[in-house]
Amino acid sequence: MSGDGLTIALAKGRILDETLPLLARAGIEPIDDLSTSRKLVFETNQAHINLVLIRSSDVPTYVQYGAADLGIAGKDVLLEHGGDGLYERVDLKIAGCKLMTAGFADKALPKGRLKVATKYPAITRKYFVDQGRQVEVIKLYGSMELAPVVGLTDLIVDLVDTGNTLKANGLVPLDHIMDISSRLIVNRASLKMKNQAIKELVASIEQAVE
Ligand code: PRT
Ligand code: MG
Repeated sequence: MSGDGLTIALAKGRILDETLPLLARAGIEPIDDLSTSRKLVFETNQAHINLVLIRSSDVPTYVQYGAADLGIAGKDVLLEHGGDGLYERVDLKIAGCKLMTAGFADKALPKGRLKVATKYPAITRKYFVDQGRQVEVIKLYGSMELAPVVGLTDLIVDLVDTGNTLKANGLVPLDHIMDISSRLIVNRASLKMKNQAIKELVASIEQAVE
């Protein structure tokens, strides 16, 4: 955004619950209540810092194009989006989970091409290619667990926390692809043009993580 102000893009949903206490520890508090307001742009107690509240998967796009100077999103979302125009600066160690393959415990997988349902086609393709496995990736937007149950795919690739969602659908976690947590990202041009303000903000957020 223009001027000397900083705009931070925050993801609605589960990451927000852990982001707000972290920002508060870094000295940044929205003036209005984010959970009850229908606004999308929020002023904070720091006159030069605004927050915008958007969908998790839109956070990297806002930061990439400089519509927000900084953003907070899951590593899953960042990897799937790709890193053009942005830097990952801080592992916030919040909203932790694992990206895993999952399927039926007692069912042999086909020898040839595997069918895999996921919200993360880019990560999934890379993972199976690296394993030397042929894969047909089917992109879904939600309820991945249903895909093997109804015979749409052999496996899913999804985030797992407690494992309860898989269990409730008769599935088990299989291979661990990577650990996931939320990250603070910065627009490349902002980092140059607003270096001092961003350096201070990153430092106070790093301190709040400790
Ligand atoms: O719906 P929209 O696209 O707007 O956003 P979203 O659904 O991606 O947002 P939201 O609020 O679900 O938050 C997503 C971010 O939180 C992810 O990008 C992760 O970085 C992080 N996160 C951490 C998780 C989980 N843990 C998690 N367990 N996101 C989703 N889950 C889901 C998982 O997909 C599965 O359906 O929870 C279920 C599994 O949980 P357990 O505990 O049953 O294993
Ligand atoms: Mg969701």
